[in-house]
Amino acid sequence: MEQTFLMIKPDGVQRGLIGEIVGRFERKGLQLTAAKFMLVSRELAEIHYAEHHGKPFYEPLLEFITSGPVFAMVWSGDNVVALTRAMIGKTNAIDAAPGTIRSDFSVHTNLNLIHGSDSPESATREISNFFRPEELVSFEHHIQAWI
Ligand code: RTP
Ligand code: MG
Repeated sequence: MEQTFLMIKPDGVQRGLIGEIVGRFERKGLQLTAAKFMLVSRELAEIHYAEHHGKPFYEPLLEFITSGPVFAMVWSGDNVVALTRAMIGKTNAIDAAPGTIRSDFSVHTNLNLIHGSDSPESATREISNFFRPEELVSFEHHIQAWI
């Protein structure tokens, strides 16, 4: 089954939106595979956002993501990368479709609540940056038979 890396950013944690956001993925029928409440070090932030190195928003982005706790997760399901990207919505809240997380709860591009892997290849890389293999829990998820 496909996996993705999702991370509720410091603004989502500070605003008490962990339960709301996790609940949306649970109700969708996706399967929680790993989760960790943690601080992101400068070193890990540089690895995670390496693709944005040199862009004007790079430094503020690193400062933001290291500014407070995040809730890092792995979710599994058919087409989970594309499904969760659709549920998260476009980067900028103005462009995010109503009903998406970023449209429903965010106003600014730089405080957009949650990260989601943009491809299965990115997901594999990001999961291994944040989790050790033994932290991924595989179990029989009985709801799958009904989705
Ligand atoms: P994410 O990686 O966080 O899931 O967001 P994304 O794919 O929708 O957006 P991406 O292009 O990967 O950008 C990563 C994060 O950098 C900030 N950003 N700011 N000011 C700007 O133009 C700008 N562009 C991107 C956002 O916080 C974005 O989530
Ligand atoms: Mg991205």
